[in-house]
Amino acid sequence: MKRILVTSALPYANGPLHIGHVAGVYLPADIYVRYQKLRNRDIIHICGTDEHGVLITIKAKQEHTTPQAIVDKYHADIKSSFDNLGIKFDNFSRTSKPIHEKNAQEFFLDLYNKGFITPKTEEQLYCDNCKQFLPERFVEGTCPFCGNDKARGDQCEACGRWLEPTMLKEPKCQICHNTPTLKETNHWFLRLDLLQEKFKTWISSKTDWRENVLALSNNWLKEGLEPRAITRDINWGVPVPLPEARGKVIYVWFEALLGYISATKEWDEKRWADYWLSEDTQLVHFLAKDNIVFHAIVFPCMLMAHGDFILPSEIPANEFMNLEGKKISTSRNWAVWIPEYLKSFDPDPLRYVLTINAPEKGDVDFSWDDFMTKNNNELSDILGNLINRTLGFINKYLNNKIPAPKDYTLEDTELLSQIVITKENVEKYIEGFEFKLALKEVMALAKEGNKYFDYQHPWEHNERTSTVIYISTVLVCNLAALLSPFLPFTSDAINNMLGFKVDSWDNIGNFAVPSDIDIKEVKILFKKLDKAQMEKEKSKLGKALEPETPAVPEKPTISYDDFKKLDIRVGEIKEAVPVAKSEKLLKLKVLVGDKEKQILAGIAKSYSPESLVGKKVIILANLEPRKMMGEISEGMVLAASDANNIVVLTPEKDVPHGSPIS
Ligand code: B3M
Ligand code: ZN
Repeated sequence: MKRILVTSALPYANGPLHIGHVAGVYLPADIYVRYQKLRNRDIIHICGTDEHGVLITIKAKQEHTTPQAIVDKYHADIKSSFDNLGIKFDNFSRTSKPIHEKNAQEFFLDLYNKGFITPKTEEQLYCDNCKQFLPERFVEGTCPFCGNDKARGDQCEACGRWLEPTMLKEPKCQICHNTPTLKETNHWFLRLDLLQEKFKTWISSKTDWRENVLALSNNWLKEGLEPRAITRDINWGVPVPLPEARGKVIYVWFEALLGYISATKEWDEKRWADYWLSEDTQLVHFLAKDNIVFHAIVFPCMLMAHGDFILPSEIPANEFMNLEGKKISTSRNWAVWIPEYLKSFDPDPLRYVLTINAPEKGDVDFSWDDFMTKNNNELSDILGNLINRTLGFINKYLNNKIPAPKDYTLEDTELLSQIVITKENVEKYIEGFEFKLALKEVMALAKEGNKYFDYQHPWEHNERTSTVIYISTVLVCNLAALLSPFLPFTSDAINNMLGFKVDSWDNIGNFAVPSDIDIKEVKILFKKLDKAQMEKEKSKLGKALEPETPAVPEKPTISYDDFKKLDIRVGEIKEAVPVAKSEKLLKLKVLVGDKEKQILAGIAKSYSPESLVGKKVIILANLEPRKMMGEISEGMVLAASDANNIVVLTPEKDVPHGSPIS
């Protein structure tokens, strides 16, 4: 293969990064890319935030803001977490960018014109209360395959199947918990069925892929690939590029997968084609098991239907990381959030623990006690100790100068040859996506180094001392090179103390370490952690998240009689239009019993006029009329607001307009 194209599953921009994301997807990808770059291979790492889909709109509702504000906030938050963990990309883009909308629409039309996307009218779940269709995450219910009662409308996390909302048993609207009805609507379908044979031939050639990927893919094949709806009746997403589909968006998964291509085009508008359209590119998708179906079946089918693109060569899908014996849950705040972690701890201990305990072959568990044990007994007592005693010896007894060696003994040459063996094993494991075993090899070498140091006891300051310290320094600088894909911050710190580094991956074990040069003062690489710190971290788990909206100070107390003067009623918005020259105001025609009122409402930044028509709202009906921007306003629409958004109040169940509120 001439070049490697690595993608990491695009994190949803609806919340911070947590350790499950990092262990499952981004850390293994970063180790792999760092290693390949150290071997001077032509490789790029493409990722970005996944910014559409109902998850974002639900989060926006929860935080009383707009979807754009949500994705802006969490794109920046996630990107800074990656930077602070040393997880690097050649391009970290976002699917709300115009380049992605254009790319996704062009791809959609290409498949549509080739007959791989066709329209069909079908019944979809509709909430009469919320007056909207309920695509994927707007509905939850029982999975028809495995009985999981928290299955989402697009996927069951328990058994990994891609579901349709209408497949769920006892579905419930996730906004108002109403039981939805079925309502006809037009959608466009990706005709996976037309690709069944071609896909079957292709996937059957992937005999060396991980068991979890092949099992899910072959399961699906046995059930037969079905046409799947890839348009949605929501307004946050990439608009469907067909005039007859106005008001609909492309299903988030279909367009997010194309985000990999958009982000590569954005990276380099010419060279992108060398990676995506050329057979001598190895395409590697890093993801966790809940994304297997979309990367091992849907995306290859999309690419096959298009015809110009290469198909994935490797999908090293990881399993899940649990936390303190339970599944990580963002809604229950059962998670170790990366920004929170980085307030108290360094990045490399987390990179170490999430790799040495990676969910490569099965689900694993992260516990704070185990984190402390691995940090203290492995990182600090093995690796840190070897570096500290070797370089500290030079600081203390050799005037900071690396000593020149004398004749080597068998133990010396054995330890040096162990470096080359370790390098070869690390290469074999990384090329095989077995990062846990690769890192264990490096730690085993550090352990050998400590044994050698103990056995040779240089502190006796005899004729062996200079050779033992030189050999130990050779080991230290080669460990820095071997560690650099895994623990980049530690690797850099060791090289800074030495004042030099192994000049290339291929020279590990053969690099001539200069003697007689000054090294810097050795610094402690790994702070020891204690039980109290771990208890403090555990106490945060499951705690209700601090409300992000700043509290608004209460107004002075009023009498009940004061309150009785307010005539608050239900109103139904019949018409909504913008007010000329005003960014905020909408002019509403509101039905209130047998009356119709004109009300000006400052909600234009949070609501499109069309989204308000038919909506039942709460109004103050007896407010004195007043003139604004040349228009009369005969009342007030009641709404909740915070720093960035306004949410109109609506009755929890349907009641006639004009109904009084007391
Ligand atoms: N945004 C990640 C998830 O399901 C999803 C990946 C898209 S990769 C194209 O959490
Ligand atoms: Zn509802």
